[in-house]
Amino acid sequence: MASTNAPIYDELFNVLFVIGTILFIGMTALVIYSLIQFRRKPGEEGDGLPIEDNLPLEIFWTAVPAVVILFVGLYSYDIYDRMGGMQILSNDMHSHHSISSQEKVWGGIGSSKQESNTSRDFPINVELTAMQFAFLFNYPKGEIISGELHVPVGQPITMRMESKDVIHAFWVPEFRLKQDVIPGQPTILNFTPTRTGRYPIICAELCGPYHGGMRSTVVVEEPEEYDAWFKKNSKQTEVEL
Ligand SMILES: [Cu+2]
Repeated sequence: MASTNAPIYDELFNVLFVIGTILFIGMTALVIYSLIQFRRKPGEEGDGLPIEDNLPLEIFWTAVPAVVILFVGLYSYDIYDRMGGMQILSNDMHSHHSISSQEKVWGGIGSSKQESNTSRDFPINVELTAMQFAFLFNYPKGEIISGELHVPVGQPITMRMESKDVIHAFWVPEFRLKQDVIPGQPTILNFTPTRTGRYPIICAELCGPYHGGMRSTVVVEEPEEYDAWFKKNSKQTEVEL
């Protein structure tokens, strides 16, 4: 769990896992019980009871899955909403010049609950370009282009993503974040890393023969380390952070 998004996502996983476990144990127990209880006894030669239907039982086994699936559906929607996925992002949220006023931007997973309380430029804007078979990260403010994503811990990041060729997907398992990267249709991903370290970035959309090698790394650093990296790689001599 290395982003603010991860606990929300893991909550959904845990609930689904508990439901699945209960169903599995219940059904397995019922099968084992029936195998023992209803087996042919010695001396029993006739056919079984000619049972045709059982309305209460049929209502029961239709209603239980219906309720469970309805709950899972509503709950998943709620989790997706809490992750910011249902938000339609207005363009003025993203001040960078390359986003024109006509451009529709959607899919803002992670965009909820992000507030800044420091003087730094927030959120940190990164532009991701995906292509066969690499991810490129552009930091417009420092004119940096990097093959690795560097981010400071505990600070919100807004990443605008677009593909040059086919559909790719930006996936960071430790962040519990995955979002398609589409040609001609920018998508936005917002996240706040919560733990320093190096985590794999994986393309999660079959995009060609070297799809399996389309990987990168996100480096989550202490803010000072990030600032040092940013200054070192920035093309401008003076960068205001
Ligand atoms: Cu790809």
